[in-house]
Amino acid sequence: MASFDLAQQPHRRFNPLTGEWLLVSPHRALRPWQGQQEAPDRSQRPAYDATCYLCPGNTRAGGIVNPPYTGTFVFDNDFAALTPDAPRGSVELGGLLRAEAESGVGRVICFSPRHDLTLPEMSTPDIRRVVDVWAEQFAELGAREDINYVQIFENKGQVMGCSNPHPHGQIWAQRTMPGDPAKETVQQLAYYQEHGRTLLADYLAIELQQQTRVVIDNAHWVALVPFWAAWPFETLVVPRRAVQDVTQLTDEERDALADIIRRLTIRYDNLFQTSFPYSAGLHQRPTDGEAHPEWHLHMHFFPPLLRSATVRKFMVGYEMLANPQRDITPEYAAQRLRELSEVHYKQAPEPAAS
Ligand code: H2U
Ligand code: ZN
Repeated sequence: MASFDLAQQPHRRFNPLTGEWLLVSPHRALRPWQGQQEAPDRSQRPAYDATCYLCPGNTRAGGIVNPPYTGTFVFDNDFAALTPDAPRGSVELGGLLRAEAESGVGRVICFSPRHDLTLPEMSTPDIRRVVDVWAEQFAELGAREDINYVQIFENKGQVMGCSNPHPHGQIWAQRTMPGDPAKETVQQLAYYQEHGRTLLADYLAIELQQQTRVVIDNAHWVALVPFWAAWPFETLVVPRRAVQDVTQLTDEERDALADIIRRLTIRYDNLFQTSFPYSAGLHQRPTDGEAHPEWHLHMHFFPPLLRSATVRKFMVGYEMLANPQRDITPEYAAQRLRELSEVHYKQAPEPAAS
């Protein structure tokens, strides 16, 4: 083992949150790369767009008019994937064919009235208002008898299937536990029962000691590239205090989360000087009425870009048929993100043309 080098040799890494493995092939990152390098994207959208269904005062697809909101704005998704009134029970099809009715709620959260902003371009107090909305929504939906899991997330950028650049996220809340949070519950519970501490508290302690995968931190949060990251620049945002959901965060912890989100997403935009696409979201305890002390709230960022504003990682071939795989190591990705400035490139003075 002494000669084994995680930075050079192919190996597998274990994801303790899901119990799954990942293949890392660092030697392949040395392949010659002759792809394009795009110019920085300095395009600007208007602050208000009359054709946008999320801008204040505009009419949505169903004919409902948005209020003239000035902060955040939440509404029931007009095309929600889940509806509250779905019938209950399993559908008898026989043998290997299993189906169950599922019910739930879909909501859209506008982060800002400004059509031209994204999280990295918003102020920390304005992002803090988004954190408060997450907490309000989790409290309201989680208290419902018919909702046992609340998924809060954001799709950003066209490559992630986001339909509108107006800054917004979504909530899908449902009666059953979906796959990934269910796996994380099993894994965290087993760890908590054995050690009496949360899995992520112990993992965070290792990362803070090693410092090789930490990107940024503040008094209450740490953003790092997890040891088992599947996407090239994937990050995990973890609170230093083990809390089960956003409603338990103190005022200071909420401000600090807004600070981390702002600084991390600015680094993301600066990496390839483009509005960095990702899917991101909170993972929190199930809302089934149990306390779930094993749960340690966290936020995942899953961004697809690999080498430039247009060259992305595809989860295809081996990844579709076997398990996720990556070339650049998580340690290298963390180092790249650490080296970047926290002044958004659009706000930084343009370099003189040469
Ligand atoms: P994205 O986050 O993937 O862009 O989705 C935006 C959501 O907005 C999408 O789920 C909803 C869509 O159903 N929507 C409305 O609720 N009303 C509209 O008028 C258009 C889109
Ligand atoms: Zn808009």
